[in-house]
Amino acid sequence: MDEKSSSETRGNSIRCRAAVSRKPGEPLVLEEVMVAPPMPHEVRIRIICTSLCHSDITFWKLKDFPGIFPRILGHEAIGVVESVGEDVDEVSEGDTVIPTFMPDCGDCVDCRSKKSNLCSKLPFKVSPWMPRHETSRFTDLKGEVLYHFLFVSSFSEYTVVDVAHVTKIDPSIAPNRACLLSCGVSTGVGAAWRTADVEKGSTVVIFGLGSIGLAVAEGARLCGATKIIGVDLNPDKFETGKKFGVTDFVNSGNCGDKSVSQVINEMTDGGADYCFECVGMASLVHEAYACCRKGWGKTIVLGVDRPGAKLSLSSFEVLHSGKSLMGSLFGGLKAKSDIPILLKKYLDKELQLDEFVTHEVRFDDINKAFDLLIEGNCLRCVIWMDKQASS
Ligand code: CXF
Repeated sequence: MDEKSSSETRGNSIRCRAAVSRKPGEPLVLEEVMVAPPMPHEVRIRIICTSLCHSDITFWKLKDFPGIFPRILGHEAIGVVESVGEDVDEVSEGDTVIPTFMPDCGDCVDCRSKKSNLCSKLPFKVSPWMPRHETSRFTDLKGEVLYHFLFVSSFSEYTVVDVAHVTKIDPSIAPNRACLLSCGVSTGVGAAWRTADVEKGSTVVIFGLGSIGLAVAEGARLCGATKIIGVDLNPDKFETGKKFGVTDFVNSGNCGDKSVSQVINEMTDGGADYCFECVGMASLVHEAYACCRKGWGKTIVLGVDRPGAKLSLSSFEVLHSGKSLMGSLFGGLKAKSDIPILLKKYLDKELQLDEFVTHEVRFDDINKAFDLLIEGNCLRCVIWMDKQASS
């Protein structure tokens, strides 16, 4: 539907357009859907723009649970609050907000600790529902339930998100930049900044130079790392990587009879300070662990492998090496306090966001965004809900 004032819509279901994923791997269907009003602790948002992330594609293709259909995908976005449910006082109608798949209730022991972003009031899980009430706010015009995705479901003109999953931001920031902080760029930058706490002068290795890996490079560069080694099978990624601070490149398909970790151990004289796995392959986590430095090296896992994939490390090696292995969901960021810090860094021209946006399309062309990301020459494709877009 067209943008209407909240007084016309508040408390009622909204009929609007959404791109519905009806069958695994098949083009999304642009159709009219009904979006119910927000329940207590929920916020209904008019999406301004959204972008496509690899996790959308992963779940779009999944034939079995946690793949589930029909579903409204999308979890990297920015929007304006249309109305709020009961017990919401943190945001109000008209506020510009960034929804995130990770909650930040601010209240539980984990949210109150500096050491974690893993909220225990609304623990993150891959669920097809709203997090608090475990129901859907979406139906199609035949009354069939449409499932949610990662608590955001931004491929819809309107969506409903729990208030723990929204961060209020300065409305003057360009939406096609700010939306990147809803998932991908925050995850990569945060992994270097918050999870690893990369120090000045350190050596960093990044396995996989897709957008998450490049965002790790950007974060490591901001933290003052001096050697940032990118590992990828595609040599073109080195040129792209340079824009985000990558200083050295290892082509993992071209290491002769050496393993990548052997090559890196030689390059770094005994291992890197920080290794980031951004592909989602257990074998690469082993490689990363094998080339972080004994005593203080940290290996950080960001990649999403297939469900059930296992790591196997020698207990003897873990004991003797003194290395750490860490996971990083949403880069260890606490959305409500860290997203505004990153936006300020962007406005102060420290953090690069523009360089991540390689394509922009209209909502009608959302399936083109899928093709572009799959083809591999796209970092981020911004999808505008109600505006003509270029490139
Ligand atoms: C992922 C992280 C692992 C679960 C699904 C979402 N992050 C964002 O794309």
